[in-house]
Amino acid sequence: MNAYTPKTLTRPQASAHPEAPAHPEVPTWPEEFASRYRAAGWWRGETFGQMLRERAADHPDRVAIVDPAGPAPRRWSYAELDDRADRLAAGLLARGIAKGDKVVVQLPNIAEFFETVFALFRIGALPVFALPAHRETEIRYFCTFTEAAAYVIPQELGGFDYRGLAAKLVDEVPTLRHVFVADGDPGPFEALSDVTAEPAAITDPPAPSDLAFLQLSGGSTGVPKLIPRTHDDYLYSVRGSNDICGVDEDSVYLVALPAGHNFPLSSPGSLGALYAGARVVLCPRPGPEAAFPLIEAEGVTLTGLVPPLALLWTDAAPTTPYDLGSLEVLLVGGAKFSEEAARRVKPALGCTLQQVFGMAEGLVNYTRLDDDTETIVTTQGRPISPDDEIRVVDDEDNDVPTGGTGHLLTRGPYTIRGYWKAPEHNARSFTADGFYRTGDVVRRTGTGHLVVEGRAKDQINRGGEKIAAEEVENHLLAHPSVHDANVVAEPDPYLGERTCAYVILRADAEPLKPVAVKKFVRERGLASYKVPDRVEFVTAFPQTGVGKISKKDLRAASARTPASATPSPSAPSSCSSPSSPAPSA
Ligand code: AMP
Ligand code: DBH
Repeated sequence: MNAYTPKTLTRPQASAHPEAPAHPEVPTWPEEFASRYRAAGWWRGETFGQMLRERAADHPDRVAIVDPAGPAPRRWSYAELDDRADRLAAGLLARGIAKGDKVVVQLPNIAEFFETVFALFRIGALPVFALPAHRETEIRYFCTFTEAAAYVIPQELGGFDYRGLAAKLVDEVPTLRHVFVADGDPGPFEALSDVTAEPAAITDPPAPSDLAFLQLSGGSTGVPKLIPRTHDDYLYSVRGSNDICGVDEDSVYLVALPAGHNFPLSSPGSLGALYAGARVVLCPRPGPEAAFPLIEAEGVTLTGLVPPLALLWTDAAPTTPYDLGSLEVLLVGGAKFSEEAARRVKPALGCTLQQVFGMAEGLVNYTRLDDDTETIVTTQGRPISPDDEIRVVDDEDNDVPTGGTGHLLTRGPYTIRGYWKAPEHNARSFTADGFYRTGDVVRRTGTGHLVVEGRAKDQINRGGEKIAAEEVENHLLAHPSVHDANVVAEPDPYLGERTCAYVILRADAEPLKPVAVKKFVRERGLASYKVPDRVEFVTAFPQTGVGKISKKDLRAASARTPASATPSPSAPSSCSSPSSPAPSA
C-alpha cells in the first residue's frame, strides 16, 4: 500500500522566514539542521489547517470521522469536518481567541475533539492536550503555566463533572476567559456548538515552522513538562508513520486510546488517517466490548493499544462473536510488550503486530510490516527517519558498541530541542549539541532495531500510563503526618509495573492506614492512575554508599513482597473507566 499523495501541496511559508523562531521561549532546531530537513523533503511546508482543506477539496464526501457514541451515531465527511472547523475557528476569533493563545483541550473520544483541534490549528491557537483522566492539580498547572485563554471540556465523564472543575479554575486563573462545553448541558458556560460564525479568510494563518500545539510529557520530575511541536515536524512524523504502517486512503483507524495522547494522535493515529484521506472511528472505551463491534461494523484496518489492553484483546478474540477479519495491523506500544504476549497477537487476532516505541518528545520507532517474526516479537522497532540520530551511551556519555546496552539519546527532524519554557530541565534533558536524553535504557541490534531494556528516569510506567515518582512524592510530603516518602515501581503481571509508596511517618504522628494515604492523594485532585497502588510504612529508607536513598534497594524490596500480601491494584484506567484510558502523559 502506498501513502496517499495529495494532489496539491502548498509549500509557501516554510522558507519565507526560516531563521526567525516564532516562539522565542522554545529552543528550536539550528538553521543548519532546519535547512537540511527541508532539503531532504522531511519538512514540506504544510500546516494541519491546509492539510484538512486539501483533503476536503480532493474528496469532500468521503467519511472522515465516525463517532458512534450518543443518541445518533455521527459520520462527518471531510467537507463537513472542514466546514465545522472553519465555523468554529471564526467563532473563536470572534471571542478574541487568537494566534498564539493556548487552549487546554480535555475531551474524550468524540467528534468534537477533531473539530476543536482543527479550528485551533487554523487560527494558530495552540491546543494543550490534557487527558480525560487529569484532575484539578494537573489542569490548574496547565492553565496557569500556559496562561491558557480557554478550556474545552465535556459535561461529564465516568461520574466526574468537568464543569465544577472549570468553575473553580475560571475563578483562579486570570487569563482563563472562556470555557466551552463540547457535549451535554453547558451549565454556566458556553456550548461549543454555539461558538460559531460565518467563516472568513484567516488573515494571519500559522506558518509551517510555527508551533501547532503543546503535548504533555510523562516526565520524571515534580511537574509535567510541555512539549512544543511544530506543524512541519509533526506532519513529517505522521507522514513517515503512514508509509511505515501502510496507511492509505482505504485505511480505517480506530482511536481506542485517549485521542489527545501522542500515540493514537500520530503513530500513525487519527492524524495519520486524516492525512491519508482515510477514516477515523472513535471508540468510547478501549476494551473489547466496545471495540470489537466497531471493528466489524466499520471494517477497521488498524489501531494502537498499550500492552495491558493488547492482552485483553488477545484473550477475548478467540471467543468473540464479532468478525475481526478487517484488522490488518495492531500497533502496541507505550510500555514494553513482553515477547510471550507479542507472540499471541497474530494467532489470536489474525493481524500483523507492529511494535511501536515512541515518545511525545519526538522519536518514534516501529517494527516494519515485513520484518521477520522474531524481530517483530523481540524488538521495539527502528526509527522512522534516516535522519533520526541514535546514540546509545554509558553513564559518561561515551558511545557503547552495537549490541551493548546504554542510555538512549536522540536528535532528529521531529524530536524537540527543548521543553516549553523550561531552561533548567532543558539543561539536564538535552546535551549541548541538542540530543534528547530519553531516560530509556536500550540495546541496538545489528539491524538498527532497538530493544528497550529498562529505564533510568525516575518514572513508573503503569501499563503505558507514565507517573513521575517525584510528583507523587511531593503530594505525599504534603500530608501533615508524613516525614518522608519514596515512590517506586513494583512488578505487576498485568500492568508491567504498578506503584508502591514507601512512607516514613513523623515521630509524633498518629498511626495512619494506607487507605487514608491514598485518599489524601486522591483528594489533592490528582489523576487517579497516580494514586499509589500500595502504601508501605517504614522507619528508614535503604541508603547507598554515600548516604543517598537507594531507590534500587526499595524496588528490590518491593519486588520481594509476595503478591498475595498486597491488595491487587486497580486495573489501568485504560481498562476500567470510560473517562481515563491509558496511556497517559
Ligand atoms: P512520554 O515521554 O510521556 O511520551 O512517554 C514515552 C516513554 O514511554 C518512552 O520514553 C518509554 O519510556 C515509554 N515507551 C513508549 N513505548 C514503549 C515501548 N514500546 N516499550 C517500552 N517503553 C515504551
Ligand atoms: O508512550 C508514548 O508516549 C508513545 C508510545 C507509542 C508515543 O508517544 C508514541 C507511540 O508516539
